[in-house]
Amino acid sequence: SWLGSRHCFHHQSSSLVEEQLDPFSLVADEVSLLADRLRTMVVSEVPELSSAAEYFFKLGVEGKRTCPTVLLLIATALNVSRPEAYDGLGNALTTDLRARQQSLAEITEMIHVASLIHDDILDDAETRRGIGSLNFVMGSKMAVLAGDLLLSRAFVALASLNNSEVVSLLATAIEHLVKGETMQMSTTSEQRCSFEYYMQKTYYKTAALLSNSCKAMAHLAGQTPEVSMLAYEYGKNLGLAYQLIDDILDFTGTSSSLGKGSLSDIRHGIVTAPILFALEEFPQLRDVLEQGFDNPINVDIALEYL
Ligand code: GRG
Repeated sequence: SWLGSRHCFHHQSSSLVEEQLDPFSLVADEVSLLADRLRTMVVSEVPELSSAAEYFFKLGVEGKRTCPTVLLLIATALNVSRPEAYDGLGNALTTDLRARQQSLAEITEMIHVASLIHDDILDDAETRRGIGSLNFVMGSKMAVLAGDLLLSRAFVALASLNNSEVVSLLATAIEHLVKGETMQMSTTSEQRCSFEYYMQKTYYKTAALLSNSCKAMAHLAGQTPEVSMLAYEYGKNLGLAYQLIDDILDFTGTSSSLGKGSLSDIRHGIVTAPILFALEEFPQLRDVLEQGFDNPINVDIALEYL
């Protein structure tokens, strides 16, 4: 709520009052246009491909839209104090700056959705965003191809931003998504039970796309390297916090509050920070972790690495 409150000094009453402002309302109109724009960006001459790629860009299955909302908000903040009339590559920062930032928010959402689609294939997941996953509904082959189309269209849109630094940031983010997913598949107990490994994996898997896109927003706004770095840190910390909370909820939430089975990480043999820390307090977790899963966890090693 601190994000949404402004402290104003009222001269008449000489008192500090708090005026509530919903920050999301600042970008709500732009976010509401997102799904329509994304559908037009994945049109293909091959109708099966279009309908697979636009599967998550329809009313009711658009997700929480955290990424584009945060990106448009940080872009708003960055534009207030942009120091130069030109970006680092000599492109004029004309009045189309906001349109370019909207495009970057769309691009980021396309990459995010591509990663969700491919993630569901890897995990054999049957549901996503409250409906059948794309692999479940259209088959894994179609889901692979739909993700590929999303990525390639994202890069067509990136190219038209005419800023090679921004292209490079988003390409790096994709590489990090792939690295995070690969790290999650590790089978050595030493890696899976180390907190540092968890944080590195979590950065790649969840925070890298947001942090690199926040930095790219700063580049589009022609911000200084110092401010770009702050935008990057903001995205990184928000992404890490998001995943930590998600992992705590997986551990503490009930199936009805989560909309999916709780303890799904343990079920899949994935060790998260909350599980590592809970091990010390609840020794009975040892049995749960050591038995009955495809990917059992060596608890002695977990405790050693804590
Ligand atoms: C194809 C780009 C690409 C990557 C391949 C599969 C893979 C490598 C990476 C998967 C990474 C992944 C699924 C990370 C989880 C990120 C995350 C925060 C998901 C949940 O986001 P929410 O809760 O979902 O914002 P909604 O549905 O609201 O958008």
